[in-house]
Amino acid sequence: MTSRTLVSALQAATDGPVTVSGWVDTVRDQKKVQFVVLRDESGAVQLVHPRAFSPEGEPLADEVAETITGLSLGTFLTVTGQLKHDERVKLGGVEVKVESIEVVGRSLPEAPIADDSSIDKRLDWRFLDLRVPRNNLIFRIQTTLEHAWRSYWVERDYVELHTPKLMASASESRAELFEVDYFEGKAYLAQSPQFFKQMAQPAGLGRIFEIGPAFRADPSFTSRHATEFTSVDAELSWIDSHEDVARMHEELIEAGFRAVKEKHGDEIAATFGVEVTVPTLPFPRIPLAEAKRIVAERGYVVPRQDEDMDPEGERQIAAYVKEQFGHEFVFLTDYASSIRPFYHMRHADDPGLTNSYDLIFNGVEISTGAQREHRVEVLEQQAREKGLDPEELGFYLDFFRYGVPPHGGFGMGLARVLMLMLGLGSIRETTYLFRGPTRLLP
Ligand code: AMO
Repeated sequence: MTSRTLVSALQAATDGPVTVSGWVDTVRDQKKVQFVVLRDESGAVQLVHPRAFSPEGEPLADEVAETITGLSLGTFLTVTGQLKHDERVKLGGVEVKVESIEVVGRSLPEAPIADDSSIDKRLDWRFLDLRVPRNNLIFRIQTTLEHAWRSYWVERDYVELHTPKLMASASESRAELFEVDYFEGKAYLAQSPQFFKQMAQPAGLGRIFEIGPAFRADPSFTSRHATEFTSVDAELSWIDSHEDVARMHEELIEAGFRAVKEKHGDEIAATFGVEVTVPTLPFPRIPLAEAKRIVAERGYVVPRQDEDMDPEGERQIAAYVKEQFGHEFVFLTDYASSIRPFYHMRHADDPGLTNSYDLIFNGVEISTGAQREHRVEVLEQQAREKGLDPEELGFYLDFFRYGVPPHGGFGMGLARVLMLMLGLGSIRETTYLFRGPTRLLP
């Protein structure tokens, strides 16, 4: 390992010899003195090199000066020199007087993207785009968020699973299904870990979670849809209804947001201009039918009353909840069974409704949760009603034939949570490498 000091540690370090490594952010090649701003994953520091002159005032041949003159932006360097604290230096109040420079990875001179490049161009050159501190920060925040969520679950004895992404059947619906050649036959990419997280309940694991990829052959080009996304899933046994799932879900969100605010709150405010609000518990809950009435009273009629909220409806109900309860989250509950998958449990007294919810954050759906139907005859019947073939679902239905406790869970899109938390316009910004109908590279 190159022994180097992270730029963020320089302020606290004492003056004297130091080695830093990173890439060239800017060069100011002046007659008497040269300045380089070097950036690493932790910050930026000014390097300074006063040129040497003969007694007659002629510049002397100087290897360091020549190297600096030849530097292209983006080049990776290791620099050894003398650290000096000087409050006149705007960048962090320290600078490094260069003694030697090693060019480790030279960059081509013309950068293919600039600050004002389109998101599509930026994604073509994502590795350069991610060098921008704002974009780098997004994935530090993601790490903190996921870590807090894992901790929440691990502390409560949840088991972490990694379910297969190659399947013999659809996992959510026949629509938006990727089919792949699989030796002599066909396989499908998992749209959700749904069946396998449910399987963990008759398997006796009790409470499980998974953070993993999910695939949807969704041809749309919206700001919130990808063909591959990271799904955050949980499933737990012995619930009375979806309300028990929602309670865990809101605690989980609260723990994650608290951790992000503590670690990155100031940086997020400075970089994205938004305050991270740690949500209060409980989150508001509104049955879907009532939410549609509220939205209509505000002057917006959801186009198809027999369907889910449309994006404008979601924005309207979020605005209402913000005004009424000062809250950024809302659970919309009791969806009609006609618009929910076959595996959702229906109300005992009204089979037209399901024990389910969608979680809306700042006006966008981030998650679906539900109690599952665990009585195999009912489940089989509901599958048939939805036009599914119980034969093809045989392996799944078998899970329920040897005893299973009441259970439920949710699935949540990681990139959507980050996009809305940071006030960004698209999940393309909050996905490390976005995948969409016209994007498979890099
Ligand atoms: P659902 O299909 O609603 O539910 O998906 C759950 C959450 O996953 C995210 N999501 C997506 N994110 C990006 N691009 C997409 N194409 C995309 N599709 C979905 C959303 C969504 O709210 N099995 C159920 C969950 C459960 O009941 O446990 C399911 O997959 O944030």
